[in-house]
Amino acid sequence: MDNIERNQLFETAKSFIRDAGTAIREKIDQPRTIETKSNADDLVTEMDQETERFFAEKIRSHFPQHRLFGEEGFGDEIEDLDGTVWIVDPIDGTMNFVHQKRNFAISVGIYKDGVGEIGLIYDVMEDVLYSALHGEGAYKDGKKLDISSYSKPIEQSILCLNTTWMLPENRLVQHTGIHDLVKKIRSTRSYGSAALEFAYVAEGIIDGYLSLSLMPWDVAAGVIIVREAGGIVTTADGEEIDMLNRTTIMASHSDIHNEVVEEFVELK
Ligand code: 2AM
Ligand code: CA
Repeated sequence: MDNIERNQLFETAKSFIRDAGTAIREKIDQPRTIETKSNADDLVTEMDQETERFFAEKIRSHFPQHRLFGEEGFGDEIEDLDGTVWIVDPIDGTMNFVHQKRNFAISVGIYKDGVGEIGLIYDVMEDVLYSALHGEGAYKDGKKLDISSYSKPIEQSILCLNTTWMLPENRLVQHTGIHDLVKKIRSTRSYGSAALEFAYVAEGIIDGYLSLSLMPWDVAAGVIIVREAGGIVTTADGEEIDMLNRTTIMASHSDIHNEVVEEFVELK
């Protein structure tokens, strides 16, 4: 992909995500059809499906050679990242969408032969777009993001962490130093949208985001945006992320990344 081609793709993807967001905002107060997927708390609505179908149609008509890896199944069967693949979560934070009508995002990561080229996270109700082009930095709307200069000891850090990871029956918790970590840091937050949690790390308003189970569409854009903002993203135990399968995540600025990862490596 040459630079002109990549910039055109960037602009087109931004127009798709803004149009999709506008459609959601216009329908935010309509009655919802809410169904469940893997469990009673794993929600999906007609709006998740409609939005992914919108991306599928747009991608197929504008870029017939590209493939779509989407959460709701309107894309392609993806077993590799050859060529150009759009990894899309039409609504990240569906529970927030249903219960709060805010705090959800559309997440679009575009990968070329496995390399993250474009990351877009659109906070729909706030009308704020986080974006990144590989090698050219990350932005919150027009403002360049740079967390490389953030310096803070772990004791003063706020970490995004879903409290369910702290439940005693959680086997991953039993085998990691997560309790010690939570005692050490300043505080935790949980926003309920992985994409927004990545965006907040890139913005520097949260020091790190730790998750023990996310899918590729939850992380595809966030990985690119946090890295382009100068942060580090790996699995919780410090390995490279597999963008085709369920993964753990540790995203943060460089000061605390090692310390958090060590809690998981030591006890692996
Ligand atoms: P979703 O809203 O697109 O389902 C909530 O903490 C975060 O975890 C959201 O980003 C949510 O994405 C994601 N999530 C919800 N259920 C999940 C599951 N079963 N596996 C992985 N991620 C999940
Ligand atoms: Ca989703």
